[in-house]
Amino acid sequence: MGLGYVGWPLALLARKKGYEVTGIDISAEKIAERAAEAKKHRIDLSQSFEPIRESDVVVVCVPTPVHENHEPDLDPLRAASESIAPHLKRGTLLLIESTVNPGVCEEIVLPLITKGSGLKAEDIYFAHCPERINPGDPEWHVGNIPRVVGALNAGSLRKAIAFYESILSGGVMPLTSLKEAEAVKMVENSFRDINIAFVNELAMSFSKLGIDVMNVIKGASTKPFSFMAHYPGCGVGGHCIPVDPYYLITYAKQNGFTHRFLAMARDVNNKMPQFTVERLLEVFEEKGVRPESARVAVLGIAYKPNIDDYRESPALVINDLLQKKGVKVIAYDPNVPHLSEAKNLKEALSGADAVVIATAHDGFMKLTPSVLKKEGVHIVIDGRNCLSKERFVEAGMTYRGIGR
Ligand code: SAJ
Repeated sequence: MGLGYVGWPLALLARKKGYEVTGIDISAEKIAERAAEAKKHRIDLSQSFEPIRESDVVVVCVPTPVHENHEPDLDPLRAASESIAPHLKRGTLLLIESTVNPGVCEEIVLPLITKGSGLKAEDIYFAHCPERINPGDPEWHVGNIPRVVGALNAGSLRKAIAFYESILSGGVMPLTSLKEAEAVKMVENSFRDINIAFVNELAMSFSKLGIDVMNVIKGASTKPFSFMAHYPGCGVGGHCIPVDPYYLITYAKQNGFTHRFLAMARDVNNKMPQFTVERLLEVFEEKGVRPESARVAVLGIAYKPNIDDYRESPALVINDLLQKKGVKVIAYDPNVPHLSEAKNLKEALSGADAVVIATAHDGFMKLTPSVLKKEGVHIVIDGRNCLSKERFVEAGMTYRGIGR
């Protein structure tokens, strides 16, 4: 249930492993998008939840975003639970893969399931196996990524482990409760967020100290143990890293604990678009360029390289901040044409006073000083520290990175 970037690869894998699979999604568009591949692999598609009546295993892979105010938005998961419940039969294995904070499976999903199905909790098997899909990753895919599982009780755990071991090759680690499994996902993504915040704070500090943070991180990375490099940038986007910590922050607060550290990391990362814009405004100040008469090409809309997903993308915040200063922004991302204001890189750069790199797409790596100079661009704000600072400085251009 849920045929997005998590559910669909799982459906294909289960089918490949010999299961009869029905893919359910509330979106006709999503169903249409999967139709050809579903036909090829003899997977039934359905907008109705009826097929659940015939199912032995039901896996829920629906989004768990946050609202504008960063509060968790469990509406999609609640709706899925309410739609599944009436069709659930005794003995079905119900698996939740959506990323949730500890407590959601037991305190929100399970009551909706028992209420809507007339079954008791012990009549079904119920477990949580947090998804670990990494979009665009060439090495790790749904079949080989190790997983963890927590369940309502021993019988559910056994069933869930048996199911996942029948389709996965990366190993399945049993945990002792639903909450532990929910907490694992929160921890692994919060770990990433706080480590990115750490290097982002270093970048802001080293900008004042005239130290190149990238060289320092490379230097620290020569330590063969107990250092793990993360990299500063113009912000943290996507539907995982900048979202998941808020689920834990909110739930802990409801239970009397304040995650100051997680909240601080979110604050640091949320400030990076502003820091990036300030780098540009400082240069404009030095060169007497008035923002309200400036034209700036912002390259990249997607939240990370070589994908087209722009959820929570820092580039959108950068564009908004620049426009608020009166700057004419030309946004360009070859992977996100419908939001690009230029048809190609040359058009985006033409006549721009400055270029801001917001996403390190491979296609932007060919940007050289001569390419920019030809279009009259002399200022480079490298929001992903992905270009060669030395080359642009040697060419007499103004280069500012994030912490370099
Ligand atoms: N980012 C930095 N500095 C870094 C790493 C990332 O600024 O050192 C930024 C990226 O530019 C991006 C955001 O953080 O805007 C998120 O990047 P990400 O590489 O974490 O990519 P995601 O959001 O696709 O994260 C997924 C997650 N996978 C799951 O939740 C199952 C995450 O757990 C993975 O660690 C991550 O992929 C990965 O390693 O690629």
